[in-house]
Amino acid sequence: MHRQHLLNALRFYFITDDTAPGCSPMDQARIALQAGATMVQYRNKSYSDDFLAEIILIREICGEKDVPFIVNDHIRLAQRVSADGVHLGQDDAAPGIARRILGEGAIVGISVSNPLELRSTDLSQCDYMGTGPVFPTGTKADAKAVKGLAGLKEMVDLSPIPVVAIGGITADNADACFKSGAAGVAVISFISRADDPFANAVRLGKACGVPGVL
Ligand code: 3NM
Repeated sequence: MHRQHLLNALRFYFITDDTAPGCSPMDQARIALQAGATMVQYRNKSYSDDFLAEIILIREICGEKDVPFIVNDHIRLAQRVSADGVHLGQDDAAPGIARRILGEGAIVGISVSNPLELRSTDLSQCDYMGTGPVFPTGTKADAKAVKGLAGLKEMVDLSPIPVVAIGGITADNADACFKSGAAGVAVISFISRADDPFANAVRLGKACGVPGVL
């Protein structure tokens, strides 16, 4: 993917929440896209093929808006639903495997929490890294230590590829992440668990400086 195209896509990165009480992943994705989300990741830690219809529908609404659609963890699932790419954790298959399976044009992202992990990760096959948690989060049970804006900036300075800030991101702290050098912000609960998901998504879209509500 062309670098500027990728940087634009990383800016407002929404990740679906399979356990949000009031809003399904499909509705979350629809709302985020309406508010200008530039990338959508399907994340479901208890994925089974019962969710295949859901993932295909989300893939389709992203396609309609020309917004890249990424699958969390599962390279073969990403391939099966013709996703634009995959997001890998440190415990998933190596980025080179994803690249070989999904091809040169695919987006391969990886979670890298700290400088130690950064040194041991093959970034040559990755298009971006997600780093966090920048702020406290209740969404990821096994999140690492909160790194704050200084920790985010340290990762940006060390990273040869664009960095997306994740963990506790809101419309009020997104700008500080951009000022610390993040190419984008990745968000779950600020939208998925909001009293008014659309209102929060619009606020976040404004903080990300993406084109207005469609
Ligand atoms: N990864 P919320 S933090 C999925 O630190 C995820 O790598 C993290 O959810 C990391 O926007 C996180 O609700 C959860 O805080 C982000």
